[in-house]
Amino acid sequence: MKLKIAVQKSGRLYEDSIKLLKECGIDISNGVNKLKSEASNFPLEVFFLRDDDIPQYVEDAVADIGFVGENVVYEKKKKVDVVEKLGFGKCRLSIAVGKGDVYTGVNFLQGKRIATSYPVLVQDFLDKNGVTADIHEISGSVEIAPGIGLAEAICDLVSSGSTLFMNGLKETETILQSQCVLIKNQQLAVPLQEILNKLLFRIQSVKKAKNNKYILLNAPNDKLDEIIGLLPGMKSPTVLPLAEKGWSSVHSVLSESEFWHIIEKLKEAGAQGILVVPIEKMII
Ligand code: PRT
Ligand code: ZN
Repeated sequence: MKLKIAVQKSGRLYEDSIKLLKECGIDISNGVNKLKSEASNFPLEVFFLRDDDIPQYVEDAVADIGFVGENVVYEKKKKVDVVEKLGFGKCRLSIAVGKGDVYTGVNFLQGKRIATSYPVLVQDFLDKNGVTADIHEISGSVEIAPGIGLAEAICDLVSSGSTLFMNGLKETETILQSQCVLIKNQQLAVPLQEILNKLLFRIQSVKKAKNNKYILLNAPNDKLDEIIGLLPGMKSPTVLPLAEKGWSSVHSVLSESEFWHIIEKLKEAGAQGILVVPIEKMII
């Protein structure tokens, strides 16, 4: 039995999706037939599809699971479960208006025309805020709509903000924070769920490893307690004596978020020769 996964055929999520599977130790031959492929060392069949179609295929069990942006999942409102955030494809769905407009709040949108490719999410947002506006659904180049007189506001995905800036627009409301997620069919058969659990275990190990660094340092023995106190570690740090008397080598794991803060404190406490090494997989 094989688990069928849908990934984007080409576009912003394609490379990171394939990379994540590779980091999970899954080899996929990128053959000539780019509609379908099989992993050589894991019970996985890969379908390459347009991102917009992935929720439907997963709901219909044509694919058992899929990698797709939360923006697409919530816009399509298909019956699928979001199982895991994957940490790439990050963006936000935002309302933007003309740079020169005086935006005082959501009421600005009352009675206005909003161009978007996300009519469902925009309507939810307007309803929640008690605002009535005219939604114009367009499938691409939403940012040019105000310039050509089609709308007074837009709602589109933003990452760096440069598209808005270059089109004389400013971001005023974020209606959704999005990233690529793993979705699954709601009636997955037990053997398929078991394969998915194995895949999830690998994905979580890769994600944890990315968020952590392995650190090695030398510490004078009289400072060891203080230095060890600064290190969280998985259980407790490893301490090994150095050939030089009175010194030890300390090994531990630090999370990315507290990394710089702790490194500074370690130096202040007398740590020397600090080495920081990436971790490939982390299994707790
Ligand atoms: O062909 P297919 O339908 O599969 O692809 P697509 O053209 O619909 O999607 P694609 O490849 O553009 O995006 C796939 C997914 O990537 C989206 O559904 C999001 O989940 C995610 N993503 C992340 C983004 C962005 N960042 C992003 N910046 N999708 C689109 N954009 C666009 C945005 O629409 C705007 O035009 O980039 C522009 C804004 O970028 P900045 O950096 O100028 O702010
Ligand atoms: Zn698309």
